[in-house]
Amino acid sequence: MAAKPKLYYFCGRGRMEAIRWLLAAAGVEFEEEFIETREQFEKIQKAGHLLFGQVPLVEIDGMMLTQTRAILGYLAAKYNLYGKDLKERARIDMYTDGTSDLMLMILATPFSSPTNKEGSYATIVQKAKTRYFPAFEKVLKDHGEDFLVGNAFSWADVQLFEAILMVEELDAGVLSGFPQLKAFKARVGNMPNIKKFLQPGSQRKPPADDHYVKVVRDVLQF
Ligand code: HAG
Repeated sequence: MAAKPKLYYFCGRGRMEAIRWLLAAAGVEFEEEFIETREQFEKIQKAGHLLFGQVPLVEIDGMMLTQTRAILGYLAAKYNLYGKDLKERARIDMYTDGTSDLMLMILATPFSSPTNKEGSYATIVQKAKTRYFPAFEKVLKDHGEDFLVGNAFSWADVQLFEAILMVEELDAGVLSGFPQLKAFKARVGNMPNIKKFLQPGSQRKPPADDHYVKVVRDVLQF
């Protein structure tokens, strides 16, 4: 039996959370090594596992993979969540680049100046309501299927679901003007693997707090 994928990252969402979501949606169990000290980080670096000196790092199928998008693409293809042909794959790439852009704004905010946090979050919610969610609302309406691409669950659906939850943490009523997205969220949220990951005690991480930010800053020395 193949070894479980092993994730090396901080004990928080950051760039690794999308990878946790994709593995969970695929029903794949994974292990985690939480990086909590500079020494740990340097040990992994000195072992030559961090191509560009950065994490996330995922150990899978005998490889030590870095670069979030490369990892996600490998997992999506490996677990049949990357469409049935090149055109579907291109759509999935387009949609996941969009949800990644939105989520990265949220991930970066805890590291921005304290005076500006509330303003940043308000701007992100505004961007979600005027740029990203209207786009996905139209895709779902025009496509007329249960999922974003073809008629099969894909990486694009996992990441849109994750992005919706993250924006709802900032504004609980954000979907009030998006009926298609509301129905999509209910459908995906009812899928067994997703439901399991949403349960307390899963490997899903909470929003960034001051402790997480301090650990990341101390480890990465910035
Ligand atoms: C990827 C890191 C350093 N393109 C890469 O995987 O997509 C970028 C990876 C990356 O930036 N990793 C960061 O290792 C940690 S992750 N940096 C070391 O020398 O570049 C990042 C997000 O919440 C996480 O904490 C980190 C800081 C975020 C700061 C945003 C302004």
